Amino acid sequence: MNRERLLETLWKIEVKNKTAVELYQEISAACMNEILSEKQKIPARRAYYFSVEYLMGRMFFNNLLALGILDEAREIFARKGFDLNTFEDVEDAALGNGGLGRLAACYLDSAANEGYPLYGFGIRYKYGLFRQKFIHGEQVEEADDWLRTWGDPWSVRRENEKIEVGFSDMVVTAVPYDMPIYGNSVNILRLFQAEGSPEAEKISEYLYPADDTEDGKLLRIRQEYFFSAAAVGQLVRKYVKNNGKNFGHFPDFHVFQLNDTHAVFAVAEFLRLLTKEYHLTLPRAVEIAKKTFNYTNHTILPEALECWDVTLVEKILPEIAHILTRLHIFAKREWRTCGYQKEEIAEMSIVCGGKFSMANVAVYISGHVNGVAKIHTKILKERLFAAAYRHAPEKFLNVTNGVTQRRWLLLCNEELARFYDRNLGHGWRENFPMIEKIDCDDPEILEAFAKIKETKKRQLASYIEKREGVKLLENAIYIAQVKRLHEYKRQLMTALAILRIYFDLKAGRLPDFTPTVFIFGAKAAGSYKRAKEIILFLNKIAELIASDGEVNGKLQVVFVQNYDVSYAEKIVAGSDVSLQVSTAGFEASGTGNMKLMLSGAVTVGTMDGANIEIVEAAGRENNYIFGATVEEIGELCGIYDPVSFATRNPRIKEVTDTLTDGTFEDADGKLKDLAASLFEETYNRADHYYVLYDLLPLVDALLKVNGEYQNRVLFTRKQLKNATHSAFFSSDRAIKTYAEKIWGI
Ligand code: 26V
Repeated sequence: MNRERLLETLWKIEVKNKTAVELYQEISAACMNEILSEKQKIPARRAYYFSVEYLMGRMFFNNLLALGILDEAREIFARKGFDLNTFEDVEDAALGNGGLGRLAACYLDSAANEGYPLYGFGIRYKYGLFRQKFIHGEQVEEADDWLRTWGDPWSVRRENEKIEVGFSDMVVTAVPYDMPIYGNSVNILRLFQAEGSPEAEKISEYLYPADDTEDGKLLRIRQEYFFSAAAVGQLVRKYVKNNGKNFGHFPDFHVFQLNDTHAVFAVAEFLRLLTKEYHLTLPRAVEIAKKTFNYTNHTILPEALECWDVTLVEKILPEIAHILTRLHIFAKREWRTCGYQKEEIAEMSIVCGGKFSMANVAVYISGHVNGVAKIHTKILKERLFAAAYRHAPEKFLNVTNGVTQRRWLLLCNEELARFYDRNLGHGWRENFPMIEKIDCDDPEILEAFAKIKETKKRQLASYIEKREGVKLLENAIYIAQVKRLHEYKRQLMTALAILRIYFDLKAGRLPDFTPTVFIFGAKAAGSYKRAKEIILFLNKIAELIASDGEVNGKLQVVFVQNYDVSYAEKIVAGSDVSLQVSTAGFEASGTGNMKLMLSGAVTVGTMDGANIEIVEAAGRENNYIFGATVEEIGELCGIYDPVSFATRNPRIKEVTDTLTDGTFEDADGKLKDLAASLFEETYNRADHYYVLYDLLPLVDALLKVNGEYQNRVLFTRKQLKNATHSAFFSSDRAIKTYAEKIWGI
């Protein structure tokens, strides 16, 4: 990369009479020219990441930072009278839903930065994750036409690298769009767009189309096969062109990482190609596949573990159904020969109950299977994949997630980055664990850090005011719960805890209460009714409190609209406290917890996912752990009765009553349904996620924070301890582990 040349090109860009969009395109194009002109040695062996989600967020600032020209570019255009911050209006590339997709983006960033050849494959959705608005407190979804205004100057359409993907009823053209990922190596994220006919185009139209109907399921299967087959097809053909048909060396050049089960059709397509087109025997093809594929599990929720009806797959992909069925028989024979128990074979079976278990395919074929936090991996070994683990323990390993400090510190909290520069020199930018050297007991350092937090809070407040029209309380504690909306994440429990505090405040039981703002951000999947009801409930609580003169100077709730990567960048930097309150055993890892930690938020959380490792790193005494552990939850199973539990606890009952007693207007029974989720058996047992069980411990933890916050030195020290012990949660560390322990690149 020729930095001087690029800066010169930027200098020459004329600003006058151009729209922001034109300038955005022009500046981006100049950078892309430099990036694409990079000559590089591409190592023979590469890793390929298969994911249906990539939550890249805004690429502009990230790429300019990676190119090392962000500050100069700002300066150059400022002199020309144009503020680059205008591009904060550029839509996020939101081709993902949550942590899984953002993790993929962080890993691409870290791999490029660490110089590992990691290439991503995915789908170029026409519409990203929906845009969210609230109307009368209810979530309304709008299509996210992310390409409409600003276009996509960071990708290149590769017309001559198209590939056809066949279904029984149509042939679809997969057109690659390559997005270079710039760092110490220049890697590529290749997203396929489906073309050929209106029917074909539907395949890459929406992310996660609802799969509650047969058509919906078929579309999901098409999506998953579409990009997996396009990727595998290209790699296999290229291999044959360069190396001939001796597939014995294929794993020397390729290692595949399946990001959850969404790309498991890649396994089937690989076997199909090798057996049908290149005439290998199935055992030989399986042998090669076993050396090529690896699988990361990201959830243990049964409803999220994909199983596809054999008949549905047969309908549109008969050869794929056939090869998976053969694989099923083949694996069973192998297990029997090795003396596996009948029950074990049933548990590991590829076909079960007329469905293909995509996770079981992945576990069988993968050389390595990993979880994403210590406790999650333990659960995989002991519960979800116990039989497979017993017979092949060497296959299983943990790689705790990480997040890129370039986006989640350098970009979103420049002030903190400069604080590290001042105290450590610039070395920490290349050697992140150095931040641990900061002296958390030095009063001057503590004061400087506290000032930065104040600045970031003010910036957040003014951003929220601009976006939501809500003025946040000043001199208040900012507590954030930002993540997908899901029952297991227990935003409902936080809502009830807030009501508890509200009632206690009104009754004068909390005379020394420090003003507190709860900030929520979350999208609920379009078809997930209960998640939407929780949003509504929180918005009603926000309204109730805001309109109550007795408390609205002390307590505030704001649920921001359209929470996305760019919003997250503001919230993680400007929050004091990070709420991570999932039911123990349910959050595989969490990565928002890490992003908030990087900016020094303390965690109020359960012993779940990566929270455990976070408090191990930053000190339990510097965080606020509460609630039932995995073991306790296990013991409660079958005994816990939320109805009698609440009846025995008036402090619980008083708040749950608000769901049904008319405190809130509820003509259509949405809040009543939330009460039902707690007290009655619905699609889950009553209070399946132990919301009521952990409610009062959460209130206590929040009140403890509230009290301790008043000791500014003590609390700032806790925050700084968190910030400076966050280096382990860098995705640079995580990607190194993948590279060394799984990929061998
Ligand atoms: C996704 C969905 C989407 C539609 C509504 C229902 C539902 C339920 C579960 C899921 C989970 C999909 C997998 C996933 O995103 N897992 C997340 O992966 C992160 C990265 O490893 C991890 O930090 C989070 O704990 C985990 O939930």
